[in-house]
Parts: sequence; C-alpha cells; structure tokens
Amino acid sequence: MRTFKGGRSAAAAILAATLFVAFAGAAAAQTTWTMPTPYPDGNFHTKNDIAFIADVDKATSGKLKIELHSNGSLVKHPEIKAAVRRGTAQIGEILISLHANESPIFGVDSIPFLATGYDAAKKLYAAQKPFLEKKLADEGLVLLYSVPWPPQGIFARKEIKSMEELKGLKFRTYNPATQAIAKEVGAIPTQVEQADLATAFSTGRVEATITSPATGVDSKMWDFVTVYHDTQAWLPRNVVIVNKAAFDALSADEKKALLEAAKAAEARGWAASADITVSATKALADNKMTVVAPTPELKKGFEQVGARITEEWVAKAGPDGKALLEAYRK
Ligand code: PCA
Repeated sequence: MRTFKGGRSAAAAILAATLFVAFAGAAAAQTTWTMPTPYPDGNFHTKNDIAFIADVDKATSGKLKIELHSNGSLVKHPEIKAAVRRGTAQIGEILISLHANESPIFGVDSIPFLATGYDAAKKLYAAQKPFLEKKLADEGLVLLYSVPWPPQGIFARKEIKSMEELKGLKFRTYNPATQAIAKEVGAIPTQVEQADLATAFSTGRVEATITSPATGVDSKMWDFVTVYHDTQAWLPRNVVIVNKAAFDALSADEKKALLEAAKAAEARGWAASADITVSATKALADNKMTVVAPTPELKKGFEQVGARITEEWVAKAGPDGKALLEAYRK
C-alpha cells in the first residue's frame, strides 16, 4: 500500500514537474501587454486597434498578446499617456492634441483650417512626425501609428450662422485648441471626454460642441442636438504609443511583427476614416439631423479665430514649430 502510494505520488510529482516546466517555458515565451484606449468598441479607431492586435497575434504565433481596454474603462483618457510612460500599461491610444499644453508640437493637427482634408492632413502628419517622434522619445515612448478623425464640424441645437452666435453657449471641448476656440468666441468651455459626451448633453452640462460626424454617431448626437455644420475645420489624430522599455524587451521577430502590423493599421485607419466621414455624415441626416454647410459668415468668422490661434501657436512653438510649418508648406 505504502509502496503503491509512494509510487503514485512520485509519478504525480514527476508529471507535475514536467507540466510546471512546460508552462513556465510557455509563460516565459509569451508576453502580454495591456492597452488602454479612450473610445468605444464600435468606433472606427477601436475597430482598427482590434484588427492590429489580431495581426500582431497572428504574426507572432500568439507570443505577443495585447489586451484591449476600450472607452477609458481601465485608464481614463487624460491618464493614458502617463500610464504608458510608467509602463503600468505597455501600449495605449490617445488623441495626441489632448496633450498640447505639454508641447505645442502635440497640438499642430488641431489648428483650425491649417489642414482641412485628408491629403493636407497626411502632409501635416509627415511634417510633424520627426518632431513628434522626438518629443515622444524624450518621454520614453515609441510612436506606432497615427490615424485622423474625420474633419471637424459644429453640433448645436439650432443653426449657428456666425461665430458670435456661439457666445454664452455651454460648449463641450476635448483639447486645448477647442478650449481656445470657445474662449475666443465667448462660449463657456467644459472639457468632456467622448465616453462622457452623451451624459454631458443629456444632463444639460453642455449644449454645443465641435467634433467629427464619427463621434456624432458614436454618441447618438441626434438625441441632443438638431444641426450639424459641416465646417471641415481640421482633422485631429489619435496616436498609438508603446513604452520604449517594453518595446526593447521584445525579440527582433516580435519587433518586426509589431511594426509591420502598425504600418498596416495606419494605412487601414486612414482609409476607414475617409469612409466614415461619408457614412457617418449620412447617418446624421438619416437620424433626422439637419446637415448644413457653414454660412459664408460663419466660415469667415471661424477662419479669423483660426488665424488668431495659428499666431498663438507659432509664438509658443518656437524654432521647431517654425521648421514644422515650413516642412508642411513646402
Ligand atoms: N472625436 C473625439 C476627438 C475628435 C473627434 O472627432 C472627441 O470628440 O472627443
């Protein structure tokens, strides 16, 4: 009995040890990254991230797993960049212009009317990229890919025919540039993340905003406002960033897989953004919103505000900003 028992436990011990070694081996060979992102699952940026994660999984045969936490569920948007810097999250997505107060370089994509279509936005990204990568590298971050939102328009309860009509409105902002616009026109700025946008409108905390038709659809803006002004003022971009130490810890093959998937995600994301501009604008109309082109007066007033914001940006951004704009305008 004793012998039998002893033999059994020895065999079990050997089996357990074998399994332990096998699992430990697998665990050592597999890396899991945490990826907080700000926008909801149905959003085109998030869908693009999900496809990116699947590509990475496939190209590394499951060795690099990325766990997505969308809609600010794990880390709130304003904290995502810091979380990736610290390495509490290895990878994350942010609207880069949210951080324009840290460096004007981060905010160049949100200067009104500097780049208003996809071709111009692409050119601006190319001009910004070396400066952006350097700023991020200073913070221990690697840029993986960057995708624009559709061009930005004004959502309001009635048609706004001039910038003066925004005066006194409770105006939802999402970055320093939209705060600056609100201040310029005498609106009352309130910073609200997209994740909280519907609540902010439904409770009356805000009554107008500038954002994309994509966000308009994500947040079902037709429940709160009636008019979308297709001003096409700028295309703000999201970036997906990685903690440099986490990146450096990958094998050469994994790095290659990650960078290739990122390249594909960037191309796919730009194409999706352009498609969404059309389909989401249509969806606003289908949901009984009035979609209008800006009146000449609104456009002129908005452009004047844009010109003042451009001047302020140039004054703040120094030699790097000047070089960036020269590269863009070349
Ligand atoms: N949607 C995001 C940022 C820009 C956009 O189109 C938002 O409204 O928060």
